[in-house]
This record gives sequence, structure tokens and C-alpha cells, in this order.
Amino acid sequence: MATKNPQEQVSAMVQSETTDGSVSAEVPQADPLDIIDLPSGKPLNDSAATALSKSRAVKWVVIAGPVGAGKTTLLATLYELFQSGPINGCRFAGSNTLPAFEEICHLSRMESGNMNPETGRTLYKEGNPSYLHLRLNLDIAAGKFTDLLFTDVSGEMFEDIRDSEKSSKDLVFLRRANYFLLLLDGKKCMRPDQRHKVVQDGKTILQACFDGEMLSKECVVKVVWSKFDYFRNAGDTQEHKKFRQETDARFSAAFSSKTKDLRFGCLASRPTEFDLEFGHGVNDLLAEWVGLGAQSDAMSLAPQIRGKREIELFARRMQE
Ligand SMILES: Nc1nc2c(ncn2[C@@H]2O[C@H](COP(=O)(O)OP(=O)(O)OP(=O)(O)O)[C@@H](O)[C@H]2O)c(=O)[nH]1
Ligand SMILES: [Mg+2]
Repeated sequence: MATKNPQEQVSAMVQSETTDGSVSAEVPQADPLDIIDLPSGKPLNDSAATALSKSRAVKWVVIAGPVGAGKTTLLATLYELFQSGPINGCRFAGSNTLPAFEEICHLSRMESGNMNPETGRTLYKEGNPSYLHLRLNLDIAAGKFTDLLFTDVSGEMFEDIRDSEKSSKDLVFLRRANYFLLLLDGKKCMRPDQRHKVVQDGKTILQACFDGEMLSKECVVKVVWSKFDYFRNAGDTQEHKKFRQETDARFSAAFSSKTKDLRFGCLASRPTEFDLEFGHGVNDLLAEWVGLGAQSDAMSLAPQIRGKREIELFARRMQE
């Protein structure tokens, strides 16, 4: 007998419930999350993530930034923090991608044999990204849960963003983001000759996302200085503060009209250079993700294509 895919299994279960009129005590109440749960626990592909978003309200969080900015480390740290207990009163309540979380944490753990905590480079894959899933219990007594879906894509995908043909195809998943987090690499900002490029690359990523109408106006956009321990280790001088303030102001001037909600912050997911707490800033991010309005259904990824720029013309050709 052919094996049903997760979505078919969900609808088969729903059908058997409705034709009976009621669900008898012997028929187990199917939780779609259990059915969608892939035995491999690998990152969810686009259709599995979409099936999950159809079965329950989810919040889509895109973590963006150039290669090495700290995207995967942020996810690994979030998962590790939940190992020691609740964060901001939220409890870990499961994941459809548990082994995938374990995998991204492995290199940073003692048993990997690494002397220094590390995160492996995320491999660049063409096409849609994969997603990591977290289910959180917000209130045990009230039985209140929330589900977060995170992208973990290689920075290469964002570095190619100026290539309009490629980005129209590869970055279509951005259209359903509720939250877009852009990381600016604090380590690279320690070198005055590299700072300008860090800021420029970040602006290019956001500009291309808005120009291609890949981010909705409702999407919260947050720009953070990652690896903030490098700033602190260098004394976080007036000059550093001025540089960050000026950069934040430049981002505000360029993008505040394009999104309803533009935020700024600092992050040190895994500080090694200064005595900051592990996961500095992660609590605040989690609070913002939990506080987002969830989507009760998968949003249409079909682009609203207007305009005559090559990126729009290409997207229109792809749709036809
Ligand atoms: N000191 C310090 N290092 C960090 C921090 N966050 C990440 N790193 C290090 O930065 C390096 C790159 O981090 P990744 O999380 O792999 O970066 P990424 O953005 O996922 O990179 P790609 O997957 O290649 O796009 C790793 O060596 C991390 O250990 C931090 O807060 N402080
Ligand atoms: Mg990565």
C-alpha cells in the first residue's frame, strides 16, 4: 500500500472523523502535529511546514544575514537555553525537528571534541529553505501554546540577493514572514575598514527584499548587532556607540516607511570575548516572537506582481 504523505494522512483522519458524525472513544483524537511529525526529525521542507501551518497557527520567523553573521548560532542557543528551563515563563513543549536542533548544537558541545564552541556552516541549497520548529507552552494552567517556524538558510542565499532572477525564485518564502531578523556581524565591525561593508551588505539585503515586494508591510523587521561581545570587549567606546546610532538612523531613514514596525537591538548568542551571559539578547527576541500575531493558515506565496523592474518581470514569468 502506498504510504500517504503527512498532509494526506491529516485529511484522511479528518474525513474518518466527519463521516462518523462524532469521534468515538476508541478512535484516538488525532493531533495533526503528531501526524506531521516526521520520524527523521529533519528540518521541515516547504510542504511539511505549510501543512503544519494549516493545522495550527504558526509564527514564521526568518533569520537573515550574510555568511557567518550568527544565524544558526542564535537557533542553537535558543534551543540550549530551553534545556535549562523556561525562558520568560515559556516552556519547551516539543519540536517536529528535534534531531535537527541537536545537530546544529552538536559542534558547540563538549562531546563533539571541539575545544572552542563552534557552529557548522549552513550548506547552501537552491530552492525553498528548510524550517526548524519549536512548540512552546505559554501557560500550563490555561493550556496555551504557540508554534514558531524558523528558517535556517545559508548566508549565501542573502549574499546573492542582488541577482534578481535568483532571488525571485529562492526568496519567495519571505512573503509569509511575520518577523524578519537581520543580523549585522559585530565581529566584523571591529575593523574600521570592514564596517562600511557590513552596513552596506545589510542595507542591500533589506532593500532587495522590499524592492522585490518580498516582505509584507505587516512583517516586523528587526536589525541587530550580533556578536555584541566584540563591542563590549573593545570597550564599547563612544565611537562604537556613535557608529551604531548612525547606522540605526540610516536604516530608519531608508526603511521605516516600508514596514509598520522597524526595531533595533543587540545580540550575543554565544559570547566568547567578554563576560556576557550566554544568549545575551535571546530572551528579548523570544518575547517579541511569542508576542507576534500568529497566522492561522498558510499565507499564499503567490507574489503580488506589479512594476517593470527585472525582478518583477521575472517573478511574473515564473508565475505564468
Ligand atoms: N564571539 C561570538 N561568536 C559568535 C556569536 N554568535 C556566533 N558566533 C560565531 O560566529 C561563527 C559563525 O556563526 P554561524 O551561526 O555559523 O553563522 P551563520 O550566519 O549561520 O553562517 P552561515 O550558515 O554560513 O550563513 C561561529 O564560529 C560562531 O561560533 C556570538 O554571539 N559571539
Ligand atoms: Mg548557518
